[in-house]
Amino acid sequence: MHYLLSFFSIFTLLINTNLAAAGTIQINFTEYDSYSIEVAHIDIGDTIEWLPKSKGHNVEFLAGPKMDALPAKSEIDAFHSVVFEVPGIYLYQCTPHGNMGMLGLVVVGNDFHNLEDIKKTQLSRVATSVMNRLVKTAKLN
Ligand SMILES: [Cu+2]
Repeated sequence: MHYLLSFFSIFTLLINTNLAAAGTIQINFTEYDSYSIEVAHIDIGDTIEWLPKSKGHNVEFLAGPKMDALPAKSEIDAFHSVVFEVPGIYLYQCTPHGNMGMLGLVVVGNDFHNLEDIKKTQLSRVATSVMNRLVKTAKLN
């Protein structure tokens, strides 16, 4: 009986550890044509959920560690959820407001190996300026 209890204790511990390991971050669209979190640092396997708290925005990935397999683009005003399994940096924009600098960065697993590819993304002058600021912020964390 004692062994059986120990087995179940360890089993329960493992399950709880697993649940704690996979996190979820929520990012809102704001009324100021921006994302509430512009630079998100997450672990491999974590989820980001974008909530349409303000009208007229979406999520469109421009660059990532696997350029031929970027996460899906969302509809305007739609809830969006992405699980990030591949480490590296991801750059996304709001399709209508990307030129104005409505951008976001996701850093998965603290991995910056594709930073130079991200920096080569063709953007408007304003958006390039915003991206450079976000990259600086990302490196500080
Ligand atoms: Cu927008």
